[in-house]
Amino acid sequence: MVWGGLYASAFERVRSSMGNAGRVLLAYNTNIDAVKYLERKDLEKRVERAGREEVFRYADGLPKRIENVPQLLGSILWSIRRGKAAELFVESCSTRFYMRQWNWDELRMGGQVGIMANLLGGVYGVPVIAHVPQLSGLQASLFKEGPIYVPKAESGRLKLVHPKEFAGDEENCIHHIYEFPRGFTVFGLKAPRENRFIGSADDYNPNLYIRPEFREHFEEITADVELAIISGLQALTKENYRGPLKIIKEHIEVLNELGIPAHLEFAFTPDETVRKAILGLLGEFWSVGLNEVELASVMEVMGEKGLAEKLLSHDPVDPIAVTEAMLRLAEKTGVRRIHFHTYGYYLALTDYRGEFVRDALLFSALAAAAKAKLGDVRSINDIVKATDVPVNEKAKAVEEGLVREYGMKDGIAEVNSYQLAFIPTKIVAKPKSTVGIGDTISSSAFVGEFVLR
Ligand code: 8BR
Ligand code: 8BR
Ligand code: GLC
Repeated sequence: MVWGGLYASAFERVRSSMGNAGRVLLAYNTNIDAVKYLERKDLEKRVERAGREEVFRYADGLPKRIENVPQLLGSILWSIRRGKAAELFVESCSTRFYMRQWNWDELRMGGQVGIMANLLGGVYGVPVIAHVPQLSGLQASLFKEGPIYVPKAESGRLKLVHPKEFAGDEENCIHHIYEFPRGFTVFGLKAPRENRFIGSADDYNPNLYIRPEFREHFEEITADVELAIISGLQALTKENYRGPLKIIKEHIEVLNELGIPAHLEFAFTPDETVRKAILGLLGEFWSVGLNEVELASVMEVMGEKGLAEKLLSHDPVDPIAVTEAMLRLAEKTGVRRIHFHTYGYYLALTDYRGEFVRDALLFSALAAAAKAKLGDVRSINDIVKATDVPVNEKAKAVEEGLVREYGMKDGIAEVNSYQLAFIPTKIVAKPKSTVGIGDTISSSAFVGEFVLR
């Protein structure tokens, strides 16, 4: 199989069709990412100052939320030691102040909605309507130019305006992102891979605050929409999830009545009650996107403990176990498309058939490589440049496994009554940053698939 040729033709086809995309609704989480690239000396000094012993207590187990500086520093160490992502709500004002004083290297658009809005609207030129819980001047300045809109209610009437024209003087929702490269070492702890810890100094997104414009005018907002991508449910807790989930359910019912396919971007959801509730809603969605940790966490609440363990025990993740898990999920919920992504390859299980599903995955892998390389994708040309990034070697064994098990050909197989599409991805050796790659992959593939139809 020559993936190079498939990559090139998929890219051309998606690029030339992007202009046909209709409006995409993006809800609900948008924030400001203040990115700090960690430095060993600085971090060690801070840990000593906060009390090494106290800090190291949290390096062994994450707290539920961050209430003081030792918890913040310990959680950062937790992430580094495991090379794992984590995100926690920062409650205390003094810790928020500490993070602000610590400063950042870069301010970037954050949240699934914000990142997807800039990519779809700002780079691909696809018109999007975004839910931005708080539109401060700073938040607005992070939106790219292009067909990106937010609803604005003026004397009871709704207008769609670019976020910069919204002229809102609302709060800043800042997420402090602490990034570290593979091999980053503090106090002898060495990061097995690049990743980040996120501390959210934000009272809106973690609680899934939904703006009055969206609560009161949702039908009007969706009138000319063709696709929807929903995200931001991950930080809810068993104490606060009921209210927002009720509104979301109503919103999805509206989308379904209008025949608008909706994708759920499933981010890691630590609270099991919330995860179960999301699982219960999944059948209302056309599509869902997740990685190996998220799929395993869903298997766990479905009572599939064996499968969950299998998903986390191999590197790269065993594609047969992934396919099994996707089949269970599809059969249990009725969701029509499951897009799985992991380091090295993607799979899509769909209850419909066609090469366009695979081609959209290929396009999204190029976008992901560009995002990993540059931190921000500025133009379609950045994506063209990612063509040079080599295809991941480890994916060969994955592909062979799928060929043996399902007779896969050119990345496509028939499994039960579903189509399975596979692609090996391009991996950037030294990524600039890891935040938002998953969002880039999922939105590019979902929208890409619909423009290819
Ligand atoms: P990668 O992004 O490294 O593939 O994995 C996702 C990770 O989500 C999981 O391994 C888990 O560590 C992490 N995670 C996140 Br995000 N938030 C978390 C939290 N609040 N508690 C525990 N794990 C979390
Ligand atoms: P999540 O944060 O949702 O896990 O998404 C991250 C995805 O980004 C991974 O599944 C992987 O496919 C991709 N990715 C990562 Br992480 N590092 C990458 C790299 N260096 N080059 C290309 N893709 C990468
Ligand atoms: C989560 C974080 C946000 C980040 C995004 C990237 O939504 O809260 O800060 O930008 O993930 O995927």
